[in-house]
Amino acid sequence: MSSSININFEQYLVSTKPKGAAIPVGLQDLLLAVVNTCSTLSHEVAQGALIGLLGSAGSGNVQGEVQQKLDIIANDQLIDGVKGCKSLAGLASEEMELPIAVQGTGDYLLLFDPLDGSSNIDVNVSIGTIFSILKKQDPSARMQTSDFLLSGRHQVAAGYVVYGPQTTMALTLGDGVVMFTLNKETGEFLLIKDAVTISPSTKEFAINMSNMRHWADPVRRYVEECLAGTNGVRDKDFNMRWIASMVADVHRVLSRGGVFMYPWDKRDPKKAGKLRLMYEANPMSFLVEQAGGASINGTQTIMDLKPTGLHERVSVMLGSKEEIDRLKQYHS
Ligand code: P6P
Repeated sequence: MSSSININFEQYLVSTKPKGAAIPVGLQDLLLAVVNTCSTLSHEVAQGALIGLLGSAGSGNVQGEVQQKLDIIANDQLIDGVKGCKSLAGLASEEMELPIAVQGTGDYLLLFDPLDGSSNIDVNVSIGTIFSILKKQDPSARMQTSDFLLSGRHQVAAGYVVYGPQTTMALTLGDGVVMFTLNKETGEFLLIKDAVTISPSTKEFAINMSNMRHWADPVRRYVEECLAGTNGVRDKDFNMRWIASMVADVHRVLSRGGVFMYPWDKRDPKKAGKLRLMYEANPMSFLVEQAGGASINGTQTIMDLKPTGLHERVSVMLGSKEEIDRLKQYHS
């Protein structure tokens, strides 16, 4: 499926035919509402201190994390932005313990991390919005929390908007990955790439090295071999990156290949990982798999995992397929 570069997001939605079928109007409407809200968020994130939006909100979220002012603003604006969508049964957010019924009934369920990487807001490092859209199993029944507990395979759309030097969106509708960049003069997202692919091999890995002593052995082995470079079994030197903003790190992997890892570690053995399955790992895994990469928790494919809780966490290793296959082999 190819579309002409530089068309805007609305033109893309009405013209593209993922797997040969037009996008349902209700899904087009929902995607437009999310993306238009992100266009506004891009402006607010860029203003930051100038409009008093930096710093802590003085509250905590369900994750037990300190909320930044922009976390709450982004959450509220996304809720406000989609509340008129007729096909949206309900939504769930990292910032709220329970989902919200929008129409109550309807074809779709929306999940999002409204502002991922928000610990970077005050130091002017790229952050972003991550979203995932599930097809509701019974559109006529009133939404309940259990409706959201579907594996990543049930996603009909997923994407992120990274607020960086450019504001760029990556999106998959299950038939490849496309990217758009925001024209800040017109407020339009314009298509810049219509067939994003991740190279199967790479020389770049991303992980928070300060946790090294806490990792499981397979992860430690993999990273030590990368560090050994041409002096070790990999016989090639690796580069390392860690932006500590998943959206920015995954955008780099989608843009030039690489491996991103936030694995389980023994600091809190009962916690499967730091990142959340439903609105961080699943949407990112959908994008990465659709771009020819892979995404696992060490032993299993993340998108096959059956969720047991809206905010459950998961160990994440995603990116260039040959590297993820190697990590899976080390975990077996
Ligand atoms: P650490 C941001 O808070 C986040 O959830 C992800 O975006 C990011 O990859 C990770 O946490 C960074 O965690 O422990 O390196 O600060």
